[in-house]
Amino acid sequence: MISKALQKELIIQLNKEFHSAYIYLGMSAYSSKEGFNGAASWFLIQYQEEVSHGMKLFKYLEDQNVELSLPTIDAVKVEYKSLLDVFKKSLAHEQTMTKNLNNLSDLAMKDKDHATYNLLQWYVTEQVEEEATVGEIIDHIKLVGDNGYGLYTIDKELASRSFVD
Ligand code: OFO
Repeated sequence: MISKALQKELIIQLNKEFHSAYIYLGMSAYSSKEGFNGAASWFLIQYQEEVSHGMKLFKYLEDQNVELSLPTIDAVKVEYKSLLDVFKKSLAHEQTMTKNLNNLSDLAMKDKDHATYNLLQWYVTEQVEEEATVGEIIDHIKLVGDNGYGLYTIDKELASRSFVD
């Protein structure tokens, strides 16, 4: 049985996963508007991944008989300065998510809730991969700077991403 305090925090995290999805949907819309169709597709896949993260947690909470409430998902502003800016904001967002997940893991450990701790480790591992991937994209964008052909090439590479759950 998950402690009441941890249940509350996990429901907040569930909301954050869907909010993340919403953020990435906005990033996709921005990229598409700017003509970066590869980045738009990349962020759309990221949106799908975040939905799947939310659903994984939803399923777990159901399995653990947690009485679910579904709070409002915050609005998202679709305002970015450049392709570099949008990926930098993506990294900053993931770093915040990592902090949340680490805090949740601390709570689960404190409660000696091994099942929840185990589930959270899946998310923690996923964060390492996400931060590394976005960090690499940022490095590539920085390398090409404002060079149109360079950005075009990066956008083409981003288009090759496919959804892996
Ligand atoms: Fe960005 O990954 Fe969900 O948790």
